Amino acid sequence: MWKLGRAYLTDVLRGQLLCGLTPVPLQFCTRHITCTLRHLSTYKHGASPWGKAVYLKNDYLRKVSSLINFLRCAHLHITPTMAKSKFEYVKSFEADDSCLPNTWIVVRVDGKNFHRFSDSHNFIKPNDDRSLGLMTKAAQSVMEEFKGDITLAYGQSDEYSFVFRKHTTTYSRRSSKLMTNIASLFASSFVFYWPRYFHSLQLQYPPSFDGRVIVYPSEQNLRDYLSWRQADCHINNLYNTCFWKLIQEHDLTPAQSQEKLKGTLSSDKNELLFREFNINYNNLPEIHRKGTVLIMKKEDVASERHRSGPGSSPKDRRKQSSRLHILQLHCDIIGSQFWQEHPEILSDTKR
Ligand code: DGT
Ligand code: MG
Ligand code: MG
Repeated sequence: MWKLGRAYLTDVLRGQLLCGLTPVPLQFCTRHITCTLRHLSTYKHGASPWGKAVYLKNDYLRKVSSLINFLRCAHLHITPTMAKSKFEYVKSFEADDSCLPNTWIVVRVDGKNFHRFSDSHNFIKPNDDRSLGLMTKAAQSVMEEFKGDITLAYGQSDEYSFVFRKHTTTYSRRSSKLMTNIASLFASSFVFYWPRYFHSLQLQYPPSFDGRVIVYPSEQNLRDYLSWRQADCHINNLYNTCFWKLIQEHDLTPAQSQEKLKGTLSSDKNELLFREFNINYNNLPEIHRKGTVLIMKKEDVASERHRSGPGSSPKDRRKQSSRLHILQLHCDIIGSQFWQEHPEILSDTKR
């Protein structure tokens, strides 16, 4: 690879020398650099130290490329005489938004103005299981699409977070590609599967989801992020359960209900539910209290016939017995137990 890089470098230097005389070698030279950089980008975040060394050594090419782009931008009237058009330089204005290497990439999608959306579609308050089911179905579509690369998804209310494995190379870790593909697939799946969950209730208007990308450098940071989302689920659910019980069963107005809950602690709300509605908060459905966790698990799908059947090679048998499937849980992810039971989530092997 380094030899290949050197060969290109020679071309580049030759091109540089000639570029003052005629635009043709400059075109030629740029084309080679672009091509080389494309090769090298695959080594940029490669796991092997050798691959990284090659990339670093060829950093010079990157600088030359920037110089040429600069010259083009400075309107030196470089005439395109070869394959690419003179307009191609505009591509260099695109920001390099690749995520930091060696970090966990999290993409979170969240429904746009779901306060209005839930009202328009008469969602059951405070939790509508049709909506939660549909959100999870959309999240499963995303996990299927990025099979083996998303190790965990966590959802509650109108949001879902997707955790990529630490060394993912999907879309060269480009933030905008990851975010937009996930947000759009999530939204289209939400609409596609709508009738399966809401039956004859028609969609009133097309829903949309925003997306963001966050990178976490340590296991603790990643776990704290997920703990934050699960704590948010718990806090909102406890509040909303009290808020709607006071309205639905004690005929309070929303303003009165809000006033009654103002300044209350978690223990006060638990007490209120128990005293006034005979509800033990801990007995409410886990999906509402803890949200939904989706993880990829290896499924043993090989039948006895497949395992020992005539003509099945050991490779076939391995293939048949390692199919991935998505496991749905509604458990605590703040404590250590979950992470001890599923160490593969944080380990980086492609699954
Ligand atoms: P945004 O995200 O800034 O565009 O605005 P919203 O309105 O989506 O705000 P957000 O995401 O903080 O809150 C989610 C809203 O969605 C919240 O008003 C409650 C509603 N929602 C989500 N799931 C359910 C549900 O199962 N039942 C009901 N009734 N409402 C839900
Ligand atoms: Mg929202
Ligand atoms: Mg939300």
